[in-house]
Amino acid sequence: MPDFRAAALEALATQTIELPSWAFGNSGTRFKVFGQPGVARDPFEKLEDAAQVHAHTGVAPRVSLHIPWDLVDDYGDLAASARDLGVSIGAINSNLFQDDEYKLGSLTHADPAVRRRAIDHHAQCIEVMRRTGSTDLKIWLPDGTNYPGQDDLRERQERLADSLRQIYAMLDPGHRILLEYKFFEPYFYAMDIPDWGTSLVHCLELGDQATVVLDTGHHAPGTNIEFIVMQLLRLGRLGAFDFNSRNYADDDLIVGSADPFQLFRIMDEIVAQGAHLPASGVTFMLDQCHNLEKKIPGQIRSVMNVQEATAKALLVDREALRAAQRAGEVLDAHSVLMDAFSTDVRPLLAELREQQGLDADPYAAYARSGHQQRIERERVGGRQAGWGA
Ligand code: LRH
Ligand code: MN
Repeated sequence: MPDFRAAALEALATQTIELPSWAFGNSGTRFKVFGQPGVARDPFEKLEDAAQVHAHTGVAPRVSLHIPWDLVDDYGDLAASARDLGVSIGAINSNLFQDDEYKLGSLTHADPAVRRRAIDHHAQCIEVMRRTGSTDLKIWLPDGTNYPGQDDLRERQERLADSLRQIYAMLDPGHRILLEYKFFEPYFYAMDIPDWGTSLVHCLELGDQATVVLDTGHHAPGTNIEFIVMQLLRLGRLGAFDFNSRNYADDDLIVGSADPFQLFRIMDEIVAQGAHLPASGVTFMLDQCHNLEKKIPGQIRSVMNVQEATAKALLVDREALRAAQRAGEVLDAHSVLMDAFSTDVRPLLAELREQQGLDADPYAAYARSGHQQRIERERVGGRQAGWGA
C-alpha cells in the first residue's frame, strides 16, 4: 500500500472546522432543556469556549453567530474579543423561526409587510457581517405549510425568489449567501426549501454569490448524501456543510457519532474532488446541540471525528480505486474504500498534533486543563445562554 501519510498530514494541516456559537448555550427538545454548570452566559463567553476547542484541536479558528441569539451592543468589540482569543467570526445565521409574525411564512409570506420585516432582518445580519469581517450570510428558511391547500406552493416560491433577490442585492462583493434546505420541521406538509434541488434552483436564479448549505440532518432517511455532495460540487454550488448526525430526525447529535461510515463516505467524495482544500471555498461547519454532554468536550470530540473521517478519506488509494472501477471489479473497488475506512488514523492525527505543538489527544488534554472546573466555579449568576433551562 503506497504511503499516503505525508500527503494526508499536509492536507490535514490546512483543514478548518467552524464552530456554532449556539453549541455553547443550553439546548434540548420540546420536552426538556437541561441546564449545565458553567454554560456561557453571553456571546463573549461563547467565544471563550470556542477558543478552547481551537486551542486544543488547532483546526477550529472560526465561530458562526446566530442573530439575535448573539446580539451585542458593539460587534466591533465582539470581533476584537475574538481576535484576542485567537479566533474569528464565521458565518452570520439569520433567524426566521422565532417571530410570531412568521407563523404563515417569512420571506414567503403573502403580506408584503411581513416579507419586508424578514428582508430587513437580513440587512441587519449583513451589517453584522461588515462589523465582524464575516463574509457569509447563512439563511435557513424555516417556512412551510402543514396542510394541503393551506397555501399556493408556486406563489410562495415566487414570493421567496423576490425576497431572496432583494437580500442578494444588499450583499457586498466578496459576500456569500449560504442557503440551507430541510425536508421537514417546523412544518409538516411542505417546506418551501425542502431539498438541495430547490435551494440550488434559487441559488442559480440569484447569481454566483449564492451557494447551498448541506446540513447532514436535513434529509429523508435513506438519502444518499454523498451523491448530493458530488452533484453540488460538480456545479460549483456547494458552499458549506452543517455537520451533525442523527438516528431519526434532525437530532443534531455529534457528527460521526450515529454513522461514522456515512461521514467517511461524505469526506471521501469531498477529498476525491479536492474540496477539502481551503481553495475549494467549501466551509465545514458544525451545527449541533449538546443537550446532555458538556459543551466544550462535545465540540472537541466533534472536531476530532471530522478529522478522523477526513484522514481516512485521504488514505484511500485513488489509483487502485480507479483501476478497479475501470476494470469493473466491483468488490476490489469497494475493498479499496473499506481498507481506508478500517484504518486506525489516530496515530496519524497524533503526529499532526505534535507537529502543531498540540497534545496528541485534545479530548484528554482539555479534561486535564482544569478549564471546565474553572468555568463551573466562576460562571455563577446571570442567565445561561441558549434555550431557557
Ligand atoms: C435548522 C438549523 C439551522 C440553524 C439552526 C440552529 O434546523 O439546522 O442551520 O439556524 O439549525
Ligand atoms: Mn443547520
